Amino acid sequence: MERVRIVAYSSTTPDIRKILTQIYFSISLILSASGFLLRLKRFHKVLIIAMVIVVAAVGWLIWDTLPKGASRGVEVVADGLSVPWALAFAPNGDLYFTERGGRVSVLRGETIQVLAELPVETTAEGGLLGIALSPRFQPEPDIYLYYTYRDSTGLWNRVVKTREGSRNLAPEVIVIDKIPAGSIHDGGRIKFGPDGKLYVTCGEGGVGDRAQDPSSLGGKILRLNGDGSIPADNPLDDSPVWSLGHRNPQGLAWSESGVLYASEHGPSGERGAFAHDEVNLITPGSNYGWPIIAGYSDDVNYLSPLYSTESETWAPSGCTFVTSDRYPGWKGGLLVACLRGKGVRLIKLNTAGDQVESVATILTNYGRVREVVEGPDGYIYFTTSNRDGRGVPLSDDDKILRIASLDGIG
Ligand SMILES: [Ca+2]
Repeated sequence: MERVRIVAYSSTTPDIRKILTQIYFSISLILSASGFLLRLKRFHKVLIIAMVIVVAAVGWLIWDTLPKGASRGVEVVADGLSVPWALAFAPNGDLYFTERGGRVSVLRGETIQVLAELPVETTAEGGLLGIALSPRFQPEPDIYLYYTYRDSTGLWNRVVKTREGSRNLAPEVIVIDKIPAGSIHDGGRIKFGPDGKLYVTCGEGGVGDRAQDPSSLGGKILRLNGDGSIPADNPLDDSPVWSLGHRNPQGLAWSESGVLYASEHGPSGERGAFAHDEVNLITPGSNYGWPIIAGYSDDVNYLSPLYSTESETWAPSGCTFVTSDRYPGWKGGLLVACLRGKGVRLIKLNTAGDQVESVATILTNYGRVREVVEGPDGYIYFTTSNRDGRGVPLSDDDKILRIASLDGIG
């Protein structure tokens, strides 16, 4: 199940293709002018004009598929993918990733190896979603996956633990099961925190009231031990619930001081409300308000978001803090991948990490962006999500990309 892809091709490639296309157009124009200048018979003139139209149309199609305005500092790591949903780096730089249709793969050097095609249930937002590696991956190479499935009782999400085998993933061990699923709002981000615990973002599956029900796993952020048992210091006795009142959280990131932040999709018509996407500072046992409030609120029973997009829709997904020194001015910033908001938002916080000081929009030339992570090499990697049914894919979408430098990035 090994396949070789073109990886890490030069970021100047689109420029060369652009020049070739411009030459193509120039030849078309010269041919066109010649056709009128030369005193040819009407039949020949018509033939030449028809040819020019065909040549121009083909040229336009080529032009249209180019990654227009691709930033010079951004390199393609892998392309031809379908909705790469989550990325997880091993300490040695191997990049494990999921595609929503069920494929688990690893990129080693310049080769992608498909590890498994899981029989997940793909819905509008469900399928194979999150991936995380054990914090002790080298002695214990456990791979955690979050996916949607259907059984006789309905549609569910679960987290499983598995290992890479010689030709496939080893049999799964269930870590947590029966997370309510829906065709929409399936959460799906899983990450180990600096405390070694596994955090899981669960959407409410389209049923808002689940988010306020402490006995439901829907609309929650969960915290578990790696074996699925419940940590003794969770806020609710014998419950994996770490925080509640979430609609569809899809991003988790910890600051260098160990504080957890989560991104969350706001309403798309519920109670007449739209937008109001959120970045929340997560504290254990807190209630973030959905479906009673969306965005900022004075209600003391619920925690207001650290940042609400108000009338703007980001549809935020993966997020990560920049800890490396590779990007001048970015260190300590929170990067948030945005789907509908096509691009990445760079959020700078105050020193205490409890107020937003600035928000900048970057990487707007790639369409929908699903995931953003920092690799062990200190580079930022991000993925497009243009084949998820809500985008306009280029012929080589979807992609995993790397910010090699800030050249051309606003
Ligand atoms: Ca909220």
